[in-house]
Amino acid sequence: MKHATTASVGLAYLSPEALDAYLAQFKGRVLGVIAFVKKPAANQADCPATWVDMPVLGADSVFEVWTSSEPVALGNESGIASARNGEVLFGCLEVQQMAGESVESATFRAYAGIFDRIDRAGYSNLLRIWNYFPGINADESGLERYRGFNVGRHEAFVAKGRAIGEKSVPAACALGSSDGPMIVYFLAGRQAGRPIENPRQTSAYNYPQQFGPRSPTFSRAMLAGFEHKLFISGTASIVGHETLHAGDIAKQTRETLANIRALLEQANPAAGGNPRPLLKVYLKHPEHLATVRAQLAEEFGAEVQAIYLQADICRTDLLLEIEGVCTCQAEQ
Ligand code: 3EB
Repeated sequence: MKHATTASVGLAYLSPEALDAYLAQFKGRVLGVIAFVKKPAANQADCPATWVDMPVLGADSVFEVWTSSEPVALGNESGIASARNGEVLFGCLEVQQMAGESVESATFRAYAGIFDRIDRAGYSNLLRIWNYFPGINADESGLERYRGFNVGRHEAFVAKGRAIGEKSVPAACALGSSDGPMIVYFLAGRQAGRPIENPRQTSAYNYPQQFGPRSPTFSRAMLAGFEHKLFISGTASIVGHETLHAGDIAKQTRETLANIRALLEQANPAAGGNPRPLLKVYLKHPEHLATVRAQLAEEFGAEVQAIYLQADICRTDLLLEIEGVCTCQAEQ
């Protein structure tokens, strides 16, 4: 699936001390900046930027910075700040739940707006999307907020002509932040990527109704054409559709890593060797940091690059979730 392409994307997780020099180095080529921090400084970035109220473990704050190999064009329309190169459009938005509005309705508005925006711009293939909102496990009018989110998201996919299934769902994650509005950011492609499912897991869009009235619309990973970038969705200790190892952080971590291994193998069976994913780890309990960090070092080597955040996970019996980005070898 080689195709001629000139533009690609890069990702770094940076400390506040390293941020300014990095942004200067990539001047004109920054797609977006997301701060994970209790309280942000004023936004001076001349690019799409947002912040998520989510504690970082082992540091005060982390900046997630998406860059482009080519100069970007900036935009700001209908509440979506964007930057794009010839291949991808990065966008971010804050979704305010209006008084009396359900999370389902706010999510529908957000996703309908995203689909309208990317369709108009000609980047109609949602590749990867991040969702953060407070009270993810809280009840709202008799339905868990994550489940309401899933209903609104599903309805927007349908309303905007996206079939639910293996061809048109992005890689994703959905986590509970401490406070603030819902924050959504995404990468959308001019060309479709290759969605990847995990043979160990039921596809999320086929989850049974016990997990909510509408299934989550995401793929386990997305392999983008440009540079064979692999976006690994939030991955947890789920086999089939069931959570395994409730209450046991070491076993949940081992199962999660087995799922990530399975995805790396699906994406690139030939590599067999040593992909080096850049990882973002969400822990429900900060006291699990040392255990998980040690297991990641064992799995991927001591020099593994990972950041750790404290978040609520969308199933209350899950203690962690891990996402990743890596560059796979070109297929021969
Ligand atoms: C799971 O596998 C765990 O709702 O977008 C992982 C990645 C999870 C994305 C989402 C949820 C989502 O079902 C939770």
